[in-house]
Amino acid sequence: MGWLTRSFRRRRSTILFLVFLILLLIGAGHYFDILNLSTSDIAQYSVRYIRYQRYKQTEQFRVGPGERGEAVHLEGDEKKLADSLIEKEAFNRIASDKISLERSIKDVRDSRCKSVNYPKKLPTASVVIIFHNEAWSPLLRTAHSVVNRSPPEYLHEVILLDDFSDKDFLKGKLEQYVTDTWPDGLVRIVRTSERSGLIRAKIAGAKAATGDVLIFLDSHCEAGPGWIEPLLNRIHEDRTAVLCPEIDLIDKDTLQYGGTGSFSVGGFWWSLHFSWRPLPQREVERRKSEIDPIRSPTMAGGLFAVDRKFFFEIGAYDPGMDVWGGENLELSFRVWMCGGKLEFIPCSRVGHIFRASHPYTFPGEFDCNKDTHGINSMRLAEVWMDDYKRLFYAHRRDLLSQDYGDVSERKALRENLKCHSFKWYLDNVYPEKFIPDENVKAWGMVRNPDSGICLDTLQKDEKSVFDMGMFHCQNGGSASQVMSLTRTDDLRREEGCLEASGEDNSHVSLRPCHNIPSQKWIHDKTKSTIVHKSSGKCLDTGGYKSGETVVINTCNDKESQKWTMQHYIDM
Ligand code: LR7
Ligand code: MN
Repeated sequence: MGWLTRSFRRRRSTILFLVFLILLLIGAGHYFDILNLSTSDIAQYSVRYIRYQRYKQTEQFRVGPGERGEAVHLEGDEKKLADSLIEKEAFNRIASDKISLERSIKDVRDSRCKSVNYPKKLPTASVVIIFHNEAWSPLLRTAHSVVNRSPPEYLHEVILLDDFSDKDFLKGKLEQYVTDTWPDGLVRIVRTSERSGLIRAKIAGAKAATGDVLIFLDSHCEAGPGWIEPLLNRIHEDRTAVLCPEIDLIDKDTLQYGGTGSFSVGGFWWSLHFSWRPLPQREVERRKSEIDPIRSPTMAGGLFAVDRKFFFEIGAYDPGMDVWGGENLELSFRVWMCGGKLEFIPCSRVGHIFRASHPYTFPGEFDCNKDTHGINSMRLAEVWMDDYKRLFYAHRRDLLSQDYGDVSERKALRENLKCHSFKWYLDNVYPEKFIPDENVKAWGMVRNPDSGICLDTLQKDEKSVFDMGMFHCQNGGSASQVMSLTRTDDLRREEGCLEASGEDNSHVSLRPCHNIPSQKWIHDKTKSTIVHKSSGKCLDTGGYKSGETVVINTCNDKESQKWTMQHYIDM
């Protein structure tokens, strides 16, 4: 019995020793695999790491104009100079030039973001900053903010993608600055050989990149503390997620860094312009915490992270799109329709200077009057929107005769990827999007037959509240005269609903739809009246003057209170 126990013990210790040895080897292998570095790499990494740590520890003690993201106010000659340049540069360059390229900003994140623990091993990022004739200080502040606020183990490279700028300082001087500041090649410049426009420039940047994840930024941004980890972590969890940081506002006049704080999601107008929308209730309910990713139907376009291989699998961008515009909605629709998802990441914050205009030329725009955004949007509508493109063209009848080029390759892409229909997108991703001619009682022009006058927005900005006008009916069709009478008795446009107070001779305003009594209307088809439900008063031209606003009055059966709708669907 005794020898048996002894030999077992001996064998047990041998086994234990072998297990220990194996674990040690696995551990070491793993360790070196993670780092996967040569000695010179280790030296380089430690330089980057020391630099990163030093910035992090000293950031809050920095002093100077604009530090902590504060506003810079100019006086005297400086102010005069700034004012004289603002037209051309579309932002206050003089204020920007006074601020350190490595300025500190406020940490505007939700405090819960700071205690999230991300896995140590995350995919690496290639940050692609595209620019055409960008001013010096915003461009380099973007690059510095990325380097200073990204842990070196995750930052594979920063690519400054110059889209054929012709300013001198963006040539030799920029090259010198970049090699002097980042001699290890962490930041590098790639240049296009002709003016490509931002869409093709982004494709070029993506092709030059070799990190796991692409992060695109405009050339006038500031990345916030801890901005990169939540992006990389979410892509690590799900490679089909395309992610936007929350975009903070950097004031174009004072360069003040302002946290936006309240979260919105992206939408679109049927005219194919991007819009911000309040967070839908179903997202509030779906998410467990306020710092969880927010699903968004669309993105603004400039600032986002995507798995590099996934970006090319789903078709990168449409290289047939020029200069600016349209690519943001095209990518948004495509991501959702072809198996990906689009999310905003509350813990990742990046500031952006919102400029009043474009400080660069649009080739072709002046000589042949080319509407670049319009034609890019046509390409998107033709490929991705199926029959819903009718709603885009309803707004842009002027484009119908325009040549949008060849989209056969993009159609083939959609075919190969077996993407969902646009109806699927509307039903599943953006169910709150109002479709003016579906599931309504009636739609089209609201006409007063006697005068030939129709309800008309008179080209007012529909993002604001205004009184509804009237104008000669445009029988060829004009988007400003399209109204829908919904099944819930709203008389509405894409975003706003007609609302009245109830006084005689009072105006009718277009306001955000709230499903409230003062926004309900009953159309009697036989009597041709439109009655304001809560007051019982009738919609009235108030004297047939085109270009004026419509009113409500006590019903009197007169011709000025008769209305017909252009298309009756279900009443
Ligand atoms: O020909 C050009 N080549 C370029 O490289 C024209 C521009 N560019 C560069 C330019 O220097 C800049 O870095 O492209 C970038 C974007 O141009 P901006 O800053 O003039 O555009 P924007 O901020 O007004 O426009 C938004 O919509 C565009 C539509 O095509 C792009 O998607 C932009 O990236 C996008 N910007 C954002 O989404 C930033 C956040 C805005 C919000 C909210
Ligand atoms: Mn921009």
